[in-house]
This record gives sequence, C-alpha cells and structure tokens, in this order.
Amino acid sequence: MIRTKSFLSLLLLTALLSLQLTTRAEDGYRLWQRYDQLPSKNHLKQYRQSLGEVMVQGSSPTLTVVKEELQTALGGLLGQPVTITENSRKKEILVAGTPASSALIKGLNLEADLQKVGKEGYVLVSKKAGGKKYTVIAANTDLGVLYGSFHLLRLLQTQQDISNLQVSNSPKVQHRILNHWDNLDRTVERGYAGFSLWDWHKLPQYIDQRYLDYARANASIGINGTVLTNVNANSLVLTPDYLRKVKALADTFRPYGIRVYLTARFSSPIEIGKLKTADPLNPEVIAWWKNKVDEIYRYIPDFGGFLVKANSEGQPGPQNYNRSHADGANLLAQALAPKGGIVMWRAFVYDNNVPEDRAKQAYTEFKPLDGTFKQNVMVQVKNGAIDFQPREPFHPLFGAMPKTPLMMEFQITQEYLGQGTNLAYLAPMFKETLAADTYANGKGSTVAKVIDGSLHNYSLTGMAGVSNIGNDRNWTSHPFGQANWYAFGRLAWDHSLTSEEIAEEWIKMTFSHDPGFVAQVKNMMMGSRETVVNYMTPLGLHHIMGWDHHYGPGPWIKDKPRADWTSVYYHRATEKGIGFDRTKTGSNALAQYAPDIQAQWGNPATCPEEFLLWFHHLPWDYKTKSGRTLWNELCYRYSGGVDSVRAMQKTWNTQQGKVDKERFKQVQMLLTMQEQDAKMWRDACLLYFQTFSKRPIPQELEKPANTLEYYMSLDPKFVPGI
Ligand code: GCW
Repeated sequence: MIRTKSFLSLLLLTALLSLQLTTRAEDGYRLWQRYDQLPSKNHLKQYRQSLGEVMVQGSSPTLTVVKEELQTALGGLLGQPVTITENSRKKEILVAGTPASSALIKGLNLEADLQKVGKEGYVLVSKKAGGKKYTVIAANTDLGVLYGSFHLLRLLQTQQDISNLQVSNSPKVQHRILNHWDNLDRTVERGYAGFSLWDWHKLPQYIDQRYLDYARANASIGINGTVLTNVNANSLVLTPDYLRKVKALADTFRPYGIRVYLTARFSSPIEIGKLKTADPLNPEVIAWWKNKVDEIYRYIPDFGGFLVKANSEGQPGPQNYNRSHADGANLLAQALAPKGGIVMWRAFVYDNNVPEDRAKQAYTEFKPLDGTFKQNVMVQVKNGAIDFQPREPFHPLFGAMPKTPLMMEFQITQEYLGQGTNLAYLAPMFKETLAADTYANGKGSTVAKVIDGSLHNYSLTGMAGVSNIGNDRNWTSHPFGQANWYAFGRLAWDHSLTSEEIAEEWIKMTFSHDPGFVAQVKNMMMGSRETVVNYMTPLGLHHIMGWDHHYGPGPWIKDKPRADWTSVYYHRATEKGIGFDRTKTGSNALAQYAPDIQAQWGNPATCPEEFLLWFHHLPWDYKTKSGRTLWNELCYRYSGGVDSVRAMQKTWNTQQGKVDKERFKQVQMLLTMQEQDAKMWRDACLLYFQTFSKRPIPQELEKPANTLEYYMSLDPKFVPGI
C-alpha cells in the first residue's frame, strides 16, 4: 500500500516536472532559432528518416559551427539525438561540405551548380548515388555551407517538404551589415532594448555567450558584417586598448562569416594622434591613417573597414579644412585599399547654415562628386532624404550616382516608428523603397537594382541596417522587433523576397505553426507600418515628433537653435493650408528626381496621396481622392490609425492560448501602450492643426480626450535612446 502510494507520488512528481519543463518561461532569447520539436507527425517522419545522421567531412572553425548548429537544431526539431559523423553506413543521410573538404561532395558532380553560386552561395539537393539517398548541402566555401545549413534548417522550421530539393541560392548584395549606434559607455543612441551588447569593460578576456548567439542569429539570416560603434564616433576605439577588445569580438565572429568594422572619427589624428590638423591632404595626416590602419590589421587581419559620418550634426569632417567629402573618403580608402578594406561614407549631411531645403542638401553635396571616389568607397545613403521617417519617398541620390557604388541605409531601430513599444513590421517599408522606380535608365530602374549593382554595374554593393538590438533578454524590447532584424537580413540577402513570405517564416519559427495564428498574426504585421503612418504622419507629413527624444507627437516644436530640427519647418501649417511645397513654386527638391517622376509627383492630382504634403502645400479644403476635404481626410487618417491599433489588439487577444503566456502578455501590454500612444498622436496633432484649419473634427469621429495645452505640457523624462 505504502509502496503504491510512493510510486504514485513519484509518477505525479515526474509528470509535474515534465509539465514544468514544457511550460518553462519563454523569454524570447532564442529568437527565430528555437529548435523545439516540430508538431507535424508526417514531417517529423520524413525528416527523421532522411536526416537522422549527418556527415560532415573536413574541419575548420566554420565547419565546427556547422556541426554544432546542425546537431543542436536537428536534435531539437526532430526530437531525437542526431549523430554527426565523417562516414556513415546509413542509407539516407544529410551531407554537408565543399568539394575541397569532402570527398563525398566532390564525387557528387555538383561543379556546374556550384559555379553559379559564388563564394557565399550554396546548393541544397536531393541526390541518389551508390544505392544511397543524400540530402546535400554543398558550397564553394565553408561559409557557404553554413548559410546552406541555415537554409535547410529554415525549411524544417517551417515544415517544408524536403524530399526533392533543388535549391540554388546566393546573395544579391555583397555587404550585408548591421550598424550599431553603440557608445563606449554602453548607451545606445536610438536604442530601445537596453544597453549595448558590447561589454567593453570585460573585453577582451570575457566572451559573453551573447556574442556567439548574436553571431549565430546574424549568420542564419546572411548578415556578414557589423559596425560595432556609433557613427557619432569616439576616437578612443582606435587606440590599442580598445583594438584588443575589438580583436576579441572579431575572433569570436569570424567563424560565422561576420567581419568587424569601426566608425572612424575624422578628427582622430588630432585627438589620439597628437597632430595639429586632420586635413585629409596633409602628408602627416595621410601617414597617420596609413599607420593606424596597418596597426588595426595587425590585430584583425580581416578587418572590414570604416563607416564615417562627417560634417553632419556636429561631427568633424573634411569640410572643416575646405576639402570635399571625396577628399575625406579617399584619404581613408587609400589607407585601407592594400588590406582589402572598404569605406562606407555616409551621405546623411545637412547644414543649418545652408539656406537650402534640408531634403535637397545631400544630393547637392554628393551628386557633383560622382566618379571622384576611390574604388573601395561606397556612399551610404538613407532610404529617404530627411531622416528615417515613417514614410519618405526614396532618396533622390539613388539613380543619380552611376559611377559611385551607393549602399542602402535602413533604420531597423524604430526611432520614429514608436521606438521600443509600438508594433511596426518594417519589411513593407524596406520593400517600398527598394521597389521605387528611379527612372535613371528608363522605366524599371528600381532602387533595388541600384543597390544590387545591376543598374550601374557597381563593383561594390551593400545594404546596412541600423540595429535595434540591445542587452534586453529578448534582444529587441518588443517581441515583434525581432521580426525587423530578421526581415532586414533576409532582404539584404535577397530583396526579391516578399514581406508576406518573410513574416510567415518568422512567425512559424518564432511563435507557432498553428495556421490560424500564422494567418492572423501575419495580417496584423502586414498592416502595422501603415497603421503607424496613419496615426503619426499621414498624407506625407513628416518630422513632427517630440523634441530630441523623438517619442510621441510634437507638431508645435519651433524656435529651436536649428530651424531644420523643428516641426514647423516641415509641416508649414497656416490658416490657408498645410504641407511643404517642394515643387517649382517652392524649394523645387522635386527637380532632383527624374523627369517622369517630376511630372507625376509635381501635380497634386497625380502625386501619390501618401506623399501629398511632402511635395505640396495645399488648402484645407483641397479635395482628396476620397472626396473629403484635406482637413477631413487628415482627421479620418489619424482616427483610422487608432482604430487599426484597436483591431490589432482584438486580433492578438483572440490568440490567447496559442502562444506561451509570457510573450502573449508582453505583446498585449505593449499593444495597450500603443493604443494610448496612437490616441495621443491623433489628439495632439488634430488639436494642433485645428488651430490653423479652424474646422471641426467630423461629428462621427471620436473626440480628443484632452486639450491641446495638456498634450503640449507633456514632457517625458529619461526616454531611452538619446
Ligand atoms: O536621425 C538622426 C538621429 C541621430 C543620428 C542621426 C544619424 C547617430 O536622431 O541620433 O545620429 O540621425 O543618422 O547620424
């Protein structure tokens, strides 16, 4: 009797323990690399049969990563231990390697396929040979094998049929880089997910597990470079003490194919080199940079190069010495060239003392320099001409620099799209810019073709994303922020992927395979960026956010030290109307675009409505496409934005029980915050613009909850990311 009882309690205990294990707190740390056992029995059967044993011949740090990743991932996904071996007797096996590392791969005659995929590409094929059935991951380099392994894992994680694989894949751009705006004191400019990942104080001795998981996550989406430091740069990072720390990170990331880059403060020769000048044409300065670069390569033989913000927002640069941006970029390029390094010189320049529309200044500055940059320079251009607004027309420099490789700079961190608290899936925004037609060489000259080099035959190509990652346990603060990191990497690799495909992959890998959940959450993600545009800056409005911290509305911002940092500079609302006239009758920024675009956007009747107030100043009673007056349409858009957030809340609430309760609750709480934020944007902006329009908010729409004075009095302190 007693025995039975203790047996029963043992059973109960075991049951409880396993329950606890399966329902352990989900903290989001594992990102899209969760590797829990797959739910579909049919798929499991297929995968277990064909992937039960993995053959990887050869050895290198990257192949070690391949073996470890496949072992952990397959073990988890298949729910059974997986053997990694150099030789296998099994009839069906997974084999991974290069013709150089693996005799088996060499014998499978894949040369023709491999020739097409270059250094980083790979093929995934199902092959029968010698009475065996192979699932093959083959590449020309070990890194290609790693990328191929992640592709195969993605197929499993999304439960695809792998019985007849015929995949051939390679990246469309060469440099796929995260830009960290991380300071040496670990604060992150425009970072909303805690502090910097880089624990400079403990480096180089202490290698945080995070660094490895960061590298795994990046490699899984094809990112192959990381700029560790803020573009508002500190020259200290170029001193030996810090270079030793940078070396430790570079050594950690190397097996994952990730190269390290640094930001170079233009005045470094003065600050850490004790020179009197940083003039790019001065022989001592030239020698200083050459020596500095040589020194860096002694620590980091595959150092990637420099990212530079110069003569912008107070950063020093060549113009301090009456030299051009090309003089500055070429100085560094010359030092880096013998080592194979590159310069990414930012085009984000504008000067308060220049009386020209800020939107025009980068083009005015850089266009005349086309063709004057050294071969290892890329000019890095933000997607739009102002500054990562929720919506901007594509930057007019795209298509205008046929002789200078232009690199795309997207912002993954949501500085202007609700920061760490609002859900905004950014793939549709990235795609919108990439799909835009520059008409540079006639119709079909998309920004994507500029960036991937196909339009102008660029020899260097690249895409950068300003990171949204910090040391928050789940990396990105908002659980859905992970999707933007993921989407950036996937699009940098292949800009032809659709936002829907990327969302669907990400949801399945991150949350659940439940078809209802996938469909509903995908739907919610797909509309989320437009929702943010509607409750923040509809109809082409821009740069009307809160002062300095940029969180929340601030259309009333004026009288600041710089006119181009105020809101009134951009919306130009008066009793007569609203919007920035960038046509011939105004700043004529439109003239920086191709004639076809000028013709279309220059006329309010044919200008896409989403850019209406970007290019036109229009009367409050202007008739919009809906038939409503401009004022009423503005009211409808702002209100629609709030309604859409409420719809997202509804959708999410119906998903309770379909995801772990931790992340369910987090998203639920964040959506509550987002609804409040959206209402605040709607109410503050409509009340403020109403002081000019002097028209009522349409009867049928929800009324503002507070007065304009109330919204103007809000002054949140210690908003992160400043
Ligand atoms: O949008 C502005 C940000 C600055 C940033 C700058 C830039 C790093 O508000 O914080 O500085 O852009 O891109 O250089």
